[in-house]
Amino acid sequence: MSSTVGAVKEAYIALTGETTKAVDLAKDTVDLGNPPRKGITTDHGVYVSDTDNWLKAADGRGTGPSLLEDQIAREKIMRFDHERIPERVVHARGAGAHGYFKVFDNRASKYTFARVLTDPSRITPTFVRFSTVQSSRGGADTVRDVRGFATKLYTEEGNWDIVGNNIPVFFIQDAIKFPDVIHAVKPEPQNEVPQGQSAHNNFWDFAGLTPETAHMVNWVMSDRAIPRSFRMMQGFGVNTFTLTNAQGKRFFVKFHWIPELGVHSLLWDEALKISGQDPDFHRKDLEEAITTGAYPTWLFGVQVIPEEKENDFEFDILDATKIWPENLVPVEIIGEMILNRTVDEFFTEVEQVAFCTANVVPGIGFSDDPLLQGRNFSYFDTQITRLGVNWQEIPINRPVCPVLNHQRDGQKRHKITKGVNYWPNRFEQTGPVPAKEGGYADYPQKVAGIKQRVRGTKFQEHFKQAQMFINSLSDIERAHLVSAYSFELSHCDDPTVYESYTKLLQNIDFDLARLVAINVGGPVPDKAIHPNPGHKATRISQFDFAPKEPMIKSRRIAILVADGFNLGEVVAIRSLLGAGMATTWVVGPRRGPVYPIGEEVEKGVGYNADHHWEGQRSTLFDALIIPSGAKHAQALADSGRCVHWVREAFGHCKPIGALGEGVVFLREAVKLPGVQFAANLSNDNVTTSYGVVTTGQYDLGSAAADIFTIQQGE
Ligand code: HDE
Repeated sequence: MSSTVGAVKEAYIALTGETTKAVDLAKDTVDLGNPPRKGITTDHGVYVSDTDNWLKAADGRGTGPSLLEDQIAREKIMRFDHERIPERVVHARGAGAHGYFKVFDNRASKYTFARVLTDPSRITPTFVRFSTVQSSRGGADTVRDVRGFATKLYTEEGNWDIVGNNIPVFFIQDAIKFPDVIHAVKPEPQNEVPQGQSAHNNFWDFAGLTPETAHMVNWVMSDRAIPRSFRMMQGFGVNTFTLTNAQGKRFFVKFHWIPELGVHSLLWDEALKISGQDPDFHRKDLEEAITTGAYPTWLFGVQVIPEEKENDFEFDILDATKIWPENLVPVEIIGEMILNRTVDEFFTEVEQVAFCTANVVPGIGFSDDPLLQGRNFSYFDTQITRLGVNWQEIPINRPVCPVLNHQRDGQKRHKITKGVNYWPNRFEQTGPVPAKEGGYADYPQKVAGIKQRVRGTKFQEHFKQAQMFINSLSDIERAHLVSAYSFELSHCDDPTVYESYTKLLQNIDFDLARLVAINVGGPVPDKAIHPNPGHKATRISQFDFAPKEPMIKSRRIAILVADGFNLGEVVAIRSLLGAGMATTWVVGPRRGPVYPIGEEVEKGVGYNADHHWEGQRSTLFDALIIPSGAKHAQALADSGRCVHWVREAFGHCKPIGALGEGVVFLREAVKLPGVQFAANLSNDNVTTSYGVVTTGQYDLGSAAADIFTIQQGE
């Protein structure tokens, strides 16, 4: 396909969201807005005229025993009884969206002949499922946990699944330990507690006794484990895969997704509150961004190590508890992924999508990473329990290229195949035969060894990268780490557990170990066991991922109002922020009309508030603006909820803007700690102990005015 055709196709996709996969799914989609036939039917297609009353042997009053012979009622109930399928044993709670992937040019051809990674004219339809790991399907989105980042690329050569996480390393090195780490982190067997948390005895018991977890546990205790949104997380393939180029040379590779919006997290206090206030915060956020046109976008990058350099590093490049520091092996950006379509139905798409690390396409292969080797077995196996052996036939899972082979039968087989089911056969001229070209070729890797249960020599070292992680964080991120460890270990009531973990921390960093031990009652060390030599790596701190230009795209900004607010300002603020693709939400004393200056309450036309002060708290927004209006400012000041609203937003370091009497409300009622307001609002910046107060002229059209904003340093 020429690049012009590619550009046209891309524009078409951007406009319609239709990719080859969307067209494929349409074959199995019924649009009830435009039904093929009017009238409800049974599952076998017969019209039903009454779906509300069970067939009864009714007496004169219209009551009597329900009859088992009512096949319509029986079908309805029995169908319902079997609606649930087993939830995923891990990553049960998730959200998904459709989009596409493309590479910018063919620069990756030096590493691979995979067309999906080298042909810039291709638009590869993609489905992504994000998830939490620990909780069941009914958990909450903002818990402290690893996030799954699983991507299915429907390439023309077959499906390629990158089943990754938002953290680049894993808890364990060998797949055989997976049931142990998951049993330890999941709710405890005797009481099914806790849900959506690793803050319990069993997890920390296991982690304390399994030092290979130390690096990953640091990541999970960092802000990475409480992302602001799925759209603001990195994705990592974690395991080491391989690429093979047209000349037959092989490279080790790690895959990276880097969010356009930067990497951002919630504060722990916000995360805790949102878990209760809106447990679906992240899935709603994903839907909101796509439906408002702020399509979530990630750059795609590869870290590549040529085969002959495999042993050049102090760590083993096949050890999934280690990163390849970006200062040693830079990420080469080769493409991007854009999510532009929400799902039509959660169950058939998000619940039934099934990934498998073994799903790769020619040009991409595996390594001897012992975690990956086990995963390649596990995913197919788990899908058989969840979805049945024909799971790859389900619409969301089936490839966009034809599938032909002699695999047959099994539960819920859909495809009807004419012809014999074995190879070789006498119908070679017509039936499918082993591909002469383009077939998946396993790399002819030389293998020789002694059969034994072992762990690689370099796999034995567990603390250097855990130290490097801590050293690479900013001060504020490190402080959050101390708080997170303290929260989690305080939830362990068995001293054997919290004492042993605080001791383990002494292997990583003296200050960390000491501060946590003081907080949780562990043994306070007087010297480090493994002195921290201070090694750092780049692009570990979230601050290293800030977009080049600050942007407010898809940020949720609340405008707090009461009756008597300045409507001109609100309209102007909304259009100004809307131009930057932020979403604005008017939060008022009631959902529905709120009356601006000049309109009599309940008699005017009013302006619609999207939410009620009680219904949506400041935690659900990224920033806050308070317009002017004397009566409105007084009403806000009289409301404890509103005062708390602003104080809480301030406590969560959110930018707060105010105009006119809105500033008076901030100064006199909210009384933000440490913020001193200049007498003259037009004064230049006033630095305070907690924040920076700025005034600026913003072009608000007719309402051109000084906006007064408070922005905390971090
Ligand atoms: Fe998974 N993992 N995993 N995992 N994993 C599953 O497969 C497994 C690992 C990851 O949205 C299961 O379909 C083993 C690392 C994601 O549907 C299961 C090992 C990484 C998802 C399974 C690992 C992941 C899963 C359960 C150790 C990051 C959700 C349901 C060797 C790179 C995919 C399912 C979705 C799901 C096994 C380790 C990511 C049981 C044995 C490392 C994102 O097959």
